[in-house]
Parts: sequence; structure tokens; C-alpha cells
Amino acid sequence: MSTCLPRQRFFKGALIGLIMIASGCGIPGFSSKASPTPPATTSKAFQPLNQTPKPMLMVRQGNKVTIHLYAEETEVPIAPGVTFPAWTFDGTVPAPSLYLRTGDHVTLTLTNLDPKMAHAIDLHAALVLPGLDFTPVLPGQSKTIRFKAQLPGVYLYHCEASPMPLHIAQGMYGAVVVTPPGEAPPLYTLVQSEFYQPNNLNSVLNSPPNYVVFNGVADRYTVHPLRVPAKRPFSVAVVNAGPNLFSAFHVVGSTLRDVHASGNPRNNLYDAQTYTIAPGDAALIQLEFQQPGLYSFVSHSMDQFGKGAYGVFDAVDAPTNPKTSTTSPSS
Ligand SMILES: [Cu+2]
Repeated sequence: MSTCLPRQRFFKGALIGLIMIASGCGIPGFSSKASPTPPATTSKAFQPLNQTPKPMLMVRQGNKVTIHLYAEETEVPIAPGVTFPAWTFDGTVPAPSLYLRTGDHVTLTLTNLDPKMAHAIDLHAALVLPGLDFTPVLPGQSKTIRFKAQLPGVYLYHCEASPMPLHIAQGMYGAVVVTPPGEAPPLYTLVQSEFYQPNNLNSVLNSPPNYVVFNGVADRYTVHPLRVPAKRPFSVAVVNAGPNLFSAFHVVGSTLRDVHASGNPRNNLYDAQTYTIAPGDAALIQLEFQQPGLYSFVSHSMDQFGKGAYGVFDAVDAPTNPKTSTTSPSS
């Protein structure tokens, strides 16, 4: 496996070079730090803001969890030298992962700090009445919802304000991981998503994306591989935020030993070579590498791989402490 990595890196380097040349010199709306390009805005409402990120608050007392999220517009990096004028929860794309346990009683408040438009939150982990709980929050206002984390799983949460395809494409999505009693949370959470021309609904609905990424940045984990244990199992939560493309999650040099569809342990698939994750769905994937070394993870849809859906696990013999290495998408 490791012998073919340099070839992959070379291939990817050439591809990303082409993408960077294209983006820096004129994918409309993407701003390059080296060669700033104004976003392709169409109205005053879509003039980008760059609000200072306000971090999420999450407090646990027993099985009572209080969460405070903030909707705001923040410019985020999405590829080397390329930033995107995002609409966010808490200033990051993806939004912070919410780690819960089954049986948790969650009180979640969304405050909309975006002065220009309404936002809303839809949590796939919350079994509630959408017409009451997922409704828009106007600028400057807050809304609190309460739900019980009834089912173990890995879930998407996203903005549900209209037009929803644009609010998701602009960056308003994250992961909820609900872990059953006695189980450790996944070692890492990966959120796959796409970037289109910013603030452009027509691009989201009718054009291919410019980037497809894990955790917000193209090829992010090729530069800094994710450290995992060798010769013992570990799990990774994979969420597909879309908004449009199906992910074909694959690990080079390994099968996906156990795949729990939607992260629910009742759904088990053994030794899948590639697993399809629809937009709005997720999986909890258990892996075990038989020897130390580098193992690429990709979306095996080659257009997605070529646009940045590519990372690397670095399997090492040294023990890895899940408590200290669990990766939020935003970290
Ligand atoms: Cu929104």
C-alpha cells in the first residue's frame, strides 16, 4: 500500500495544482490570498460579511446537555490559499461536532448573529415536530429546542432556512454523534461536503462543485495525516453533508471491517470495499490496519477524489488515546 502512495500524491499534486491555477485565476467567487477575486455577488443581501467566530457553548450535567450555537457569516479556508465567504454555525465549516450519549436530554439554543437573513437548524438526531422546532430564527433572535437523544447513531445537522440548498452549500452543516452506553466515541469524525460558487443558488442546483472536501478543506489530511492505532480496531464517523453528491467512502489497503449504516449498531455490514453514503446520511465505520504505515481514504467517485475528497491515515504502533485525539471537524 505505502509503495503506491507517492504515485497518488504526485497525481493529486498535479491535479490540485491545476485546480489552484484555475481557482486563483478565476473560479468566480473564490478568493485567493495570493490573487484576490471578488465574490460573484448578485445583490446587496449577498455582500459577504466576515464576522468574528463565536465559539459554541456545550455544558453537560449528568445526562442533561445544554448547547448554544451561533449563526454567523465567516470567511473560511477551503484549499491552500483559497477562502470562501461561508454562512456558518460558530464560524467553522463544518460546524462543531456535537458528541452525545443515548438518553441525553438536550437543550439547544440557536442565536442568529447574521444581520442579513434568517437561519434555522434541523438535527437528524432529534425526533421532534419540524414545524415547531426547525423553524427560521430571524436576525438578532434566538430559539431553543429540546430533544432526547433516543437512538445511537451518526447524524447530520444543517440549516433549514430557505433556500435550503444554498444554506447548506454555504457551509451550514455539522455532525451529531450519539454513542450508546459503554462505547467509546469514534476516534475521528469526517464530514464530506461540496463547495460551489458562493452565494449562487444556480451554481448549487445546476453546476458541478469546484471542491469536494473532508472537514472543510481540500486534501486536508494529506498534509497532516490522521494518526490511528495499528493492529487494533478503531472507528471513524463519516457524514455526508452534500448538498448534492453521494460519497463512495473507501480506504486504500483495507476493507471497511464493520459498517454501521447511519451509525446505528443494529445495522451491520461486514468488510465492505466501498460504502455509499447519501447526502444527509452517515456511517460509523470500524477499521483495523494489520501493519503500521500510511493508508489513504477517499471518495472513490473519481471526480470527488480529484476535487479534494482525499486524506491519509497514519497507523502507528503507539497507543492512541481516544479522549485526546477525537477530532472535531473544526479542529
Ligand atoms: Cu442558514
